[in-house]
Amino acid sequence: MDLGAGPWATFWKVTLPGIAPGVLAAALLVFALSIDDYVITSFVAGVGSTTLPIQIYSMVRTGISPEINAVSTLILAATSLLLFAAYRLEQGRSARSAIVPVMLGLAILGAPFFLGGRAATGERVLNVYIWSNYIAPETVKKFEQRFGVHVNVDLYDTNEAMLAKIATGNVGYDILCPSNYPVESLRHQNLLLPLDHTALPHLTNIDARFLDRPYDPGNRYSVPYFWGSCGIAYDKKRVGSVDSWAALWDAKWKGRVLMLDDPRETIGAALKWKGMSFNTVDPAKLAIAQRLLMEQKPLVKTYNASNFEDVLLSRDVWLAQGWNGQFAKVMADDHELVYVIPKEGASLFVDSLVIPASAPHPELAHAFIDFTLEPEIAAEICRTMRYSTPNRAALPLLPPEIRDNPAIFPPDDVVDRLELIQDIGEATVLYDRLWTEVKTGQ
Ligand code: N2P
Repeated sequence: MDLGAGPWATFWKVTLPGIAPGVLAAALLVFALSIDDYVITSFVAGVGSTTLPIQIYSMVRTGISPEINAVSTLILAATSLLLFAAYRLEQGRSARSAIVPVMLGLAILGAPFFLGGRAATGERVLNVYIWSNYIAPETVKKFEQRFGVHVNVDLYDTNEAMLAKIATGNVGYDILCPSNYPVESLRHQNLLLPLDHTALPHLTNIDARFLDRPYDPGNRYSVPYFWGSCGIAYDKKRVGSVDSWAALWDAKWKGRVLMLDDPRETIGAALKWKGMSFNTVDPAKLAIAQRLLMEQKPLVKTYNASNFEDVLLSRDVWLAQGWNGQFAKVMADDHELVYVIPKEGASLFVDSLVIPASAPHPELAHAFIDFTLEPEIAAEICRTMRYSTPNRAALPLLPPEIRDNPAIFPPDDVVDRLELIQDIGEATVLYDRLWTEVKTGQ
């Protein structure tokens, strides 16, 4: 500048060359960290900013498409080119000899960004945050085609993970699918939009048993989507016959047991086994449940709430606690597997679609909810996901192997043994703490 250059010329000729190695190193680090990270990204990513790891993780649960093989090939090719360039530089060759492979490598990595099928700007979008294994991509596509919109689907595996993300102020979702007990807590925090029932003409298809429940009187905020139970599935050839939660604590099955990674379900199972309620807030009873879960730890191969059915199917475990629909799905192909509601009882859930108060597209969200209430669509959702539909009009459209499957639609005497998990208010923190201690303690 003291030789007469303006601020821009100084920046380009002096400052930038000086800091270039730092900028490049930072860019590479950020790239490497983000392509390697799932957990942090899943919590902080805004709606629709789906990084590759997030995309791959959700594909694992919704069906792997050949695109993912193509992506892996591209990453491998780009990495090889960059390694080749690094090798040349290390050999003391001129930087120029590395330019072609570096450019080629970066072009490959950048291509999806420029060519990718992102939603055209101006296209209407709907952002859905829903349980994994709750909606098939085909069904979403039908909605996109009918309404000429783009739907972003993000997935979660526990109510707690969903609530944590919502609590970070991560707004932007138009649809959530909480279980009954978080509906209650979201409602009390004024985080839900009252539904416009005139925009939901198909609501009448829902079985009256699932309407107007205490967690949402008059269904002002929520529309039932799936219901079901959490029991035990096991390999009858290897394990014999199971009728009690005690089986998951039997030392015979050391290293062959899977438990859900979910505080209410695991603590609840221990409580229920000993004749207590899923909804107890009594610290003494909860301490008993925690001690049982601690004792069980050496038997547990893994805590998993996402693809627990696959872990059982591959026989990495022989007994698994889990939700009925995903078990019913693998049982269709594997006749050695049995699903049982233990004699002591088990939990019942009703998961509903709701619209957050801050939803950017409430009208489209209503259209989506009503779409899922149409008999054919509700039947398709049940057929593909195998969780139980509360939609009465969908039942006649289901094939007999689903409609008559006791793992999906249990007989009344079994339903009578199920207990609805409820909002326990402040004690939620206690459950979370006890569960964290189980997972991290010795
Ligand atoms: C879906 C699990 C069922 C939800 N992955 C239980 N509320």
